[in-house]
Amino acid sequence: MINKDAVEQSNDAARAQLAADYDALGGHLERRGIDIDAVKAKVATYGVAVPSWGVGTGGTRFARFPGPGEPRDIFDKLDDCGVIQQLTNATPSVSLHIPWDAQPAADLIAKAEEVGLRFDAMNSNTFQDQPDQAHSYKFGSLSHVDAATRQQAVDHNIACIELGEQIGSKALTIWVGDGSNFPGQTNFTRQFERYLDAAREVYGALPADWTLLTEHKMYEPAFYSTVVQDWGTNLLIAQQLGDKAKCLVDLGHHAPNVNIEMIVARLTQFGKLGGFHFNDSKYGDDDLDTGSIDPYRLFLVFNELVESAERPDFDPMHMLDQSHNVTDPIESLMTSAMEVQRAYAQALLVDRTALKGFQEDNDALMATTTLKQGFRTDVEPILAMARLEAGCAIDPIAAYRAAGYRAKVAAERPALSGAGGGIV
Ligand code: LRH
Ligand code: MN
Ligand code: MN
Repeated sequence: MINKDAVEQSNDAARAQLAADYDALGGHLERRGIDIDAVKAKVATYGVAVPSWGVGTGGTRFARFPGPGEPRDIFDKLDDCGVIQQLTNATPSVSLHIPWDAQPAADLIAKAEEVGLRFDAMNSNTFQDQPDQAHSYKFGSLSHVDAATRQQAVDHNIACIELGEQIGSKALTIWVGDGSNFPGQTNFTRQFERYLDAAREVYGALPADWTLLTEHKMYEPAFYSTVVQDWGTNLLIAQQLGDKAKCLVDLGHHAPNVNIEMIVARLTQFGKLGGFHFNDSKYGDDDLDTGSIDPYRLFLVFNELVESAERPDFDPMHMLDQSHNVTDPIESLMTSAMEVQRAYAQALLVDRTALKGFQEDNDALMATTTLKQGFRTDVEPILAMARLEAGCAIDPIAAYRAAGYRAKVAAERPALSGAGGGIV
């Protein structure tokens, strides 16, 4: 973990300035009828899960350029995730990917306790073949034409649930790469029937208090058709399976310009919004850092979430899902978690009574201006004060760099080869 003195020193350099900025923003918000401390209290309890796979340097199918001190296994990854939480207080849990992170439950629990984390949704993996696997997923997994291959994929998902139960997880996220590369290669309907049958078996193994999250993605690795390609298909799955099945929205998994916040509203309206994978994108499933390309879209998603916060049983899961190819993953994940918090804080500032009035008066200009007023407000002092009061860093990046964590772990963790591509 990070040396506490390094955090203190870094905070001492910024403390007085933060107090002044917080007071100034407090006065400004008071004139808008907003209590800054109430906003800060909500932000302070907000958390987004870190993906275990995010703390390793990512890559593309062309190359991977590893950074120093990369985590060797899930225990190193949990150390890195612990640092992110220690400095930001925005990431209290980790989402595991199986089999990448498969280890005895007792060891996972012990390490998570040591670094002050808990476990979020489990992610299964039937998009890659593992060395000891009987059947290949080259032509699909849950929707494969061969029953034994489908069964293998079902069994893997059930094993993920079983491990998750032991470590305190409450959800399984299924994303499959199943699809086709050529017109005519598969029969769309029969392939989806096979998927639904297999998914029903997984659903049947779900404990009573668990959620099954299915994640859609428009394309890749299949490039002509994908079985779970959009939120419409995903909603059909959730409706077919039952109450415990909900849809996961990964921000990068849509066609360019798709109105994601509206998808969020639709799924919410019908009780089927299960969770998010936050990231950002410019062209496709780019897995760029959350809020790095289009922070306004992220804000608009949070606007929907705040709008729906009072709905009964509305509690979607929040996770990051990113690939860090050119940055230190810890720095990217800290920044991204804070971007998510920022969007949340900005959405909390929207004057919803005024907005509703303008909507009902068909005053489009004032409605959109009212919404944007939240986005335009610099809420950084609120986020920083919430961190400081939780014993974390006013400026997590500065504290992290000053503490020399990366150099320290680089001395302990052998350098990895950059050969080959890979998604993580
Ligand atoms: C697929 C995806 C899915 C996987 C992760 C590694 O593109 O978003 O969530 O589990 O990436
Ligand atoms: Mn995802
Ligand atoms: Mn993805």
